[in-house]
Amino acid sequence: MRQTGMQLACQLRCIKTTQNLLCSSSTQKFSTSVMTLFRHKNAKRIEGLDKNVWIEFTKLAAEPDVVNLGQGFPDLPPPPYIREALADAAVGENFMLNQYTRGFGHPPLVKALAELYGDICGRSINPNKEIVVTVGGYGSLSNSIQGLIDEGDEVIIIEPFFDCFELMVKMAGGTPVFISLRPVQENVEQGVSYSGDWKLNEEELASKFNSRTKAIIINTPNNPLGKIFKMEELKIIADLCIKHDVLCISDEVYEWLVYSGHKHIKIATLPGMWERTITIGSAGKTFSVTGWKLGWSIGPEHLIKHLQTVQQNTIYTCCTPVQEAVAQGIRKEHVRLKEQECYFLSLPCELEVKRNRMVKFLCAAGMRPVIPEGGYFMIADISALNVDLSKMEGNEPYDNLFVKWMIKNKRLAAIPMSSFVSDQSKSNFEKYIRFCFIKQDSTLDSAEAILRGWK
Ligand code: IK2
Repeated sequence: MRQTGMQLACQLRCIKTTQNLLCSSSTQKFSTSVMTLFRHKNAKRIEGLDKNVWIEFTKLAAEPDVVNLGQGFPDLPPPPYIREALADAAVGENFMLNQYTRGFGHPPLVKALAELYGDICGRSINPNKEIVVTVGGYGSLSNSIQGLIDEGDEVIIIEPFFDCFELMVKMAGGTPVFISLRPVQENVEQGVSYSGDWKLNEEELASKFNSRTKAIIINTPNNPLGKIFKMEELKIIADLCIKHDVLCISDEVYEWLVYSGHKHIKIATLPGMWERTITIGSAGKTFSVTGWKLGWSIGPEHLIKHLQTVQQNTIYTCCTPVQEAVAQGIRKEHVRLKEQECYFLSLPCELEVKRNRMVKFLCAAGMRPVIPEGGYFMIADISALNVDLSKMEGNEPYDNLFVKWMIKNKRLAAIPMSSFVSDQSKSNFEKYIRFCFIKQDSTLDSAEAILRGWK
């Protein structure tokens, strides 16, 4: 059939329109997917922060036959009265304890904290203006760093450190500046050393402070090392903070876990430090209830008000019944602070026995533990074991591979020490791994059996 010129022209127009349509729809599809990719991309502030030691190693340690001395949580029962207080708060007569409470902290809790820490610090603490109750010690760290650290600010972090210090500073746009604690002497003959032997070099520390330094984060007793900073060490840090007008974020979540012959000192109590220090505590660590996720920050009003601003614009408030129970716990322990039954004193006594036991069985396995002065972790040098990991896959520090090997082959979990240092320092710390000893005797029995059968 022959086509007229008109029909031909019409067909041509049709083809063109279809082409255009096709073309524009694929362009649209393409640009939609580019836009989707762009829109669904992570915010810059979390770039590169997706890897997390707790997620990785907690998963590996979760198999039922693995003896878990990894993540820091007790498998001991908490004091019975505090669990009863929580049950009462939830199901007792005052059903309003199941509703929202004051955003910056449940009134009975901030009052109890102000009274306890007022006595400890020898000053009056305003419960409403100088305290904020948070989602765990983590929440306090996060509020402090988000509320006080700006893009470009430098924050000094002492290695080894609780891993989130670095990540939170980076998330706020700050620059972490690291300085390492190093063992200055070691009791090599007996196969052990002490966390107190790990010290900062004073000149090196001074060199880290400059006009961009906004804050230093300290952690005493330290996780993972168990070091308790002595008065002379705190004085050096305090003098530098005052000289350079630098803030101090003092993570003291293990403040009550102090072993014989040692003393926990709050840097906020040193002259000139209250006005520049945020002190962080944790109910999870204090009462062995890590799942409750409740903590607090204490400091001067002019700093705490910024943490409160972060809180009101992020989580707003913490769980009311948990705060009520912790308030009762703080009040109860405060009145018996000097008595043997005080949980703040009885728990470290119980843990010191476990610590000493762990030292023995780690040594028996050929590891060299560093005896902690506080906290509930112990690091151990594994280099003498000479485990050949050359067949293990993964371009990872030796300690990472070692822990993975130990979980797989010995069914014992720990945490690699290089998780607690900066990238530059990993090679200096990869001969250590960290064990947690706030565990029932039966858990320690199982760990001991594995370790004694090691050789
Ligand atoms: N600050 C430090 C120094 C901590 O160790 C922790 C909890 N870490 O426990 C996990 C581990 O190391 O195995 C926190 C803050 C956080 O405290 P919270 O659990 O109250 O948020």
